[in-house]
This record gives sequence, C-alpha cells and structure tokens, in this order.
Amino acid sequence: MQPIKVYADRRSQPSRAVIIFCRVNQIDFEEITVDLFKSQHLTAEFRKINPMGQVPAIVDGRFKLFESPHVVKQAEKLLMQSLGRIESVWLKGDAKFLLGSPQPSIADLSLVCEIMQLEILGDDERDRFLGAHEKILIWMDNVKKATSPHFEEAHELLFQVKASMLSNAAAANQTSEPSTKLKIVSKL
Ligand SMILES: N[C@@H](CCC(=O)N[C@@H](CS)C(=O)NCC(=O)O)C(=O)O
Repeated sequence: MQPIKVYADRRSQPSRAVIIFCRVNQIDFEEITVDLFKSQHLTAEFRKINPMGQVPAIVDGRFKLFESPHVVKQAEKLLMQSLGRIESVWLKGDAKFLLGSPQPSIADLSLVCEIMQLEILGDDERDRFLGAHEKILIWMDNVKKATSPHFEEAHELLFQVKASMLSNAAAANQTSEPSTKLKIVSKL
C-alpha cells in the first residue's frame, strides 16, 4: 500500500499537529513540503490537492483531505479565548493530558502546537503569556515527553525561525544603537 502524502509546512501549527499525530500512531506517510514563504500553496499544482490553498493537506490514493480535524479549530479557538480557561476547564484536577486522558490525544497535539507558536515571539513574550500558567507548562512537558523525539523533531524548524528572527532583531537593534547613543550624548 502506498503511504499517504502529507503536504505540510512545519512553520504551520496544524501541519505540525498532523505530522506528530502520524508519527505517534506509526502511520506510514510521505511528507511533502509546501513552502508557504515561497507561496507554493498558491500554485495551480497544489490547488488541485487543496483548492483552499492551505496546509496541511493529505492525499490517500484518490482521497483528499484538506481540513485538519475539527478539534484543531476547536483548540485554536480555545487558545484565543484564554489560557486560564484551558487550565481551569481542560486541565482540571491532576489531569496529565486534556480531558483527563492517560495518553495524549489529537486535541493535546493540536493545542500544544498552537501554544508552541508563542516561541516565535521570543522568550520574554512567551513567558509573559505562559509564566503564570504552571499547569499548562507541566501539561506541555507531559505531551513533549510522551511524543519524544517526534515532538522535538517536528519543532526544529520553528526554533530555527525563532533563532533567525531573534538575530534579525538583534541586528536591527545594533543598527539603531548609534542614534540612541547620539541622543544621550547630546543630552549631556
Ligand atoms: N482549517 C485549516 C487551516 C489551515 C491553515 O490555516 N493553514 C495555514 C497555515 S497555518 C495556511 O496554509 N495558510 C496559507 C493561506 O491561507 O494562504 C486546517 O485546520 O487545516
């Protein structure tokens, strides 16, 4: 049997959720990168797979699926609404995973990949959002451990993007530094 094809860009949170899901469940799949930064999702060729022009998309023989599970959207909405609500409702009590499940579900993967997107903002901003949510941090660590090493592997590109954004920001700060110094000197 031919492996399913997963069209994905690892910068995309639902793409990463689908990749981790396939790996954890030992689903044989071929990953085909659709580079969003190169607008490969907008090509006529890719639109034959997903007319919406979005990743992730899955092709299994003649069957095409281009909406990640409904739970992904549900998780996206939850994240937007409130991290506090996740803690009090979804991680009630001593739950190791969402809804008290003894093992991670698609909901855990979807939501953890959404929250991991905060990494892009840099450590300070990420901590500003997550620092007060110890329960969420412990839960994220549980999902990471349960899906290791696939979790780390699927997030490698995200951390590369983060590093490159931080170094760009540092370079921009350095460029603006002389003008700051000039202002201080002129005040003296
Ligand atoms: N509802 C879709 C959303 C997919 C989605 O928004 N993908 C984004 C990347 S995270 C995308 O391909 N954006 C490109 C675009 O919309 O032009 C799903 O869950 O699969």
